[in-house]
Amino acid sequence: MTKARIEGLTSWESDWNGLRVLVLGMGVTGFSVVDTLMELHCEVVVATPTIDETHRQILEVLGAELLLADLNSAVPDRAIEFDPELVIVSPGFAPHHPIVKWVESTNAQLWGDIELAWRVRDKFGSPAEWICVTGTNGKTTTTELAASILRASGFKAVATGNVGFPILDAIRDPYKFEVLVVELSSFQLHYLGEMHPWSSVCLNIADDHLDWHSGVENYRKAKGKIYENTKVACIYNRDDLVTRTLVENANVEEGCRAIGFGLGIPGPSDFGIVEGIACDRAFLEDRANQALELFHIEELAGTGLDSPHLLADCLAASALARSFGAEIPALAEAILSFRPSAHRMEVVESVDGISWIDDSKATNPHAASASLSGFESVVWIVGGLFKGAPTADLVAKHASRLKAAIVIGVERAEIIASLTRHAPGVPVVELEVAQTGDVMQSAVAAAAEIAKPGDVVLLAPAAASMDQFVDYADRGRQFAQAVKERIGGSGNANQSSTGTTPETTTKSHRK
Ligand code: UMA
Repeated sequence: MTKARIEGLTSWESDWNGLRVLVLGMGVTGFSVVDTLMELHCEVVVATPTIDETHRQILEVLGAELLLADLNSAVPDRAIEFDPELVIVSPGFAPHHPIVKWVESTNAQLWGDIELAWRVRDKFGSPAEWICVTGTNGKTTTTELAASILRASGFKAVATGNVGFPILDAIRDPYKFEVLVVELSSFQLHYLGEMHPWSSVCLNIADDHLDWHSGVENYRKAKGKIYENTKVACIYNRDDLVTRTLVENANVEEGCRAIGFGLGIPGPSDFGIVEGIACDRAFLEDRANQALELFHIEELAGTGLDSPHLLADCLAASALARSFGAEIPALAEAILSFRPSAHRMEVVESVDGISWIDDSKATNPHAASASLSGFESVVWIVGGLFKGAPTADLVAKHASRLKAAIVIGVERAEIIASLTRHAPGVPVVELEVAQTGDVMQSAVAAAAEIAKPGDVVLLAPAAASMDQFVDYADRGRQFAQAVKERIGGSGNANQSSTGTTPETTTKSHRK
């Protein structure tokens, strides 16, 4: 009975009244979920180990019940007694989390926020189309680029989802968007049942979040869900054939096309580059013989988009936007005026021939590899939570460009072993794990001792940040602040330690 009722909840207008829903987690997602469910007149209990004061007060006003509990040990009695018909889980909860396992042993249905959003997307009548973006790296840039191009073409478009603007907020926005460009993480895809995107892309696949997914197969399977039921265009990376295989294995709607993007010359139905010009050879009548010019690559200089991986993101975003009818002059204008968000290859300072670059968003080895590829001589700040991803290939590939490695973070055995084995001549400075709080000041001080004119000091940690920072943005901010404090005043990034530098508690060893 419960199952049948819940399967029938496919519209904002369905009968949600009194449905018993347990919401797991009270971060960005959990809050948007509770707010939506209360609007739908559900009976809601929120289980979370932590909550901030503002959210606590709002829950009270909304009339949702708060169950503060450590969800890692026993399932709280109140959750069992509540006997939920539906559970909506925040994306951070892994499938093997004890409370998720408990839900699976009950009659309750288990959804993520994206599933709920798909079902209630008709709040204002005719729903917005969804253009969906996933991949190991480049998701946020591509999502924001595609949304910018669509807006420049006159569509009411917004970037939403894993970018940080929850999709349930986009759906309930009275502005009534016509098209949502939805960034989807592998976590969100895992908890998704069914959706029918207008177009979809998996930008690339490399090892990431392997502990959350319990292995690479599950991670790929989750990513592949992006293409299911796509209506107009499945966009894949011609330089990453796994993405093409995911398209080939997907069940799509009749008439949906496979469209490739890559930095080479485009075939018919592809986006690519011909003699320094980005081209669309997919959305035109005579694609067998012609291509449409989008923009000149040299025009990207100074936009922050002029590295190979970001250029690939531009092509993917162009393909998504063109699939929805974006016009070429507007597309070029949007790309050339776009600036990547903070903590993505951001030049913090460039003083005395040394550039200090914040790529804190490089939270896995694949992203750090793209980042390192752009430089010849790098003092590399690396480390954090590697989430089960191996680092040997990354270090082996870039050993020749490493001047030194400064290791931060808690999980360091993996990266130290990779550096020892694959970059034996590269000096390694290990910061003490206990340095949470001033870790970036120490890392910057250590880098300043080593870097010489012509070098780049690159924060591209190849790892998540939550062991020593709130998130990657906090890590990037602390790096930028430490760089500015150190360089500000003296104007010399290469100065030696002064009294203002925190106590150096580093272990330095040449491998
Ligand atoms: N919680 C637990 N146990 C867990 C996991 C979570 O108790 O095992 C609780 C915690 O109290 C936590 C709360 O749940 O505060 C929040 O849940 P969450 O970790 O799912 O995070 P949200 O605040 O809801 O943010 C999520 C995304 N975070 C994750 O997937 C980890 C945000 O992506 C996203 O912007 C937001 O939803 C809106 O969609 C961030 C991210 O790091 C940027 N994403 C990963 C990535 O991009 O690689 C997947």
